[in-house]
Amino acid sequence: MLIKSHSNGIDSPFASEITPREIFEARRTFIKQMAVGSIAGTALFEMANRAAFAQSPNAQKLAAKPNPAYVVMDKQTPYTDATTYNNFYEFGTDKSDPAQYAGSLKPRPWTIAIEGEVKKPMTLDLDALLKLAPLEERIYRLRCVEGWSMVIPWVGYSLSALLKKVEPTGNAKYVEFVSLADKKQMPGVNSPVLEWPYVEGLRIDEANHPLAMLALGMYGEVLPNQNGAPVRIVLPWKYGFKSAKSIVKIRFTKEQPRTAWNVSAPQEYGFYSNVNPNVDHPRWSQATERRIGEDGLFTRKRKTLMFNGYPEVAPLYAGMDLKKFY
Ligand SMILES: Nc1nc2c(c(=O)[nH]1)N[C@H]1C(S)=C(S)[C@@H](COP(=O)(O)O)O[C@H]1N2
Ligand SMILES: [Mo]
Repeated sequence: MLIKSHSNGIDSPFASEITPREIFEARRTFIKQMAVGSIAGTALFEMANRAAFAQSPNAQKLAAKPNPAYVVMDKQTPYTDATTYNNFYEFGTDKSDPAQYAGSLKPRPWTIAIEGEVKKPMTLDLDALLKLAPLEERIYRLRCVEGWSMVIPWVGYSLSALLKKVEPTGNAKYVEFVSLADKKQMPGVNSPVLEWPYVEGLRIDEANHPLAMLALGMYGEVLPNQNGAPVRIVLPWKYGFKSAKSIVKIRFTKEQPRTAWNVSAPQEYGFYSNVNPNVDHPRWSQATERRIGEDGLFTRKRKTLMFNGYPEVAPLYAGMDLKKFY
């Protein structure tokens, strides 16, 4: 593997030493060898597949152990698509705005303040976050409420590891995630498209579900600014907007948090926002989705799966009317 390990999980950049041509050739050889049966196993194929992505030449590498329990077999979204087609309203509302303007975000130094209903409130810097639990790579689907989806290899660990560290009190029923809102770094914050800061929230048992991830990287590197550097949430069974980016505060509460999208359009965006093909958005169907990177004139849309294809979260909602709690 190209990724070496350091005590803090960070590695020096060296992807720039490899030309895209070499990567392409290597991948072709891999695929040929796969075809004649001289190399077996999805792991090797995955490696070749990943090497084919042009990553950011100067980004810090993040060594992470693939977690086979959390790997979807769908083809990964090309890195260029995942980093140029984004929602990050702090940098503008066009899909291309974050890639264009997020260069002004300074992801280091960075801290997350953890407060509210916890026995051990604390402020964690990036080094502390990187060391909090072993970094894993998990390949998750992410589906936006707008009807498109991606498949991204995230680097991070279960959010539950952080909960364990700060010890929520018995009163902690919900968790609130607050993104940075700095007009100097984020031009979109000057515009009232949403109430700033961007806030999202979960019920505590949702936050403790092992699928809920605190992500510090993707594609083997630290998060690009446009994808929510340096730390974000990734909740693969919920619409993308629940996965708050560039988080500066995590607050444990008794009451259900007000969330940015629910405040801006309550009839369209509920607190739960589980991916659900059976509950239409008031203005469009949620039954199908477009996979970014595979669109073509004749590409058929994919069927959206209940909980985005993560049925293991169903027990969290047992007995709830998911049309009412959308
Ligand atoms: N702070 C913040 N977080 C955010 C958003 C945002 O505008 N601001 N957009 C959300 C939406 S709508 C989606 S679909 C995902 C997109 O993540 P991606 O750009 O990494 O694919 O981020 C979510 N997190
Ligand atoms: Mo979204």
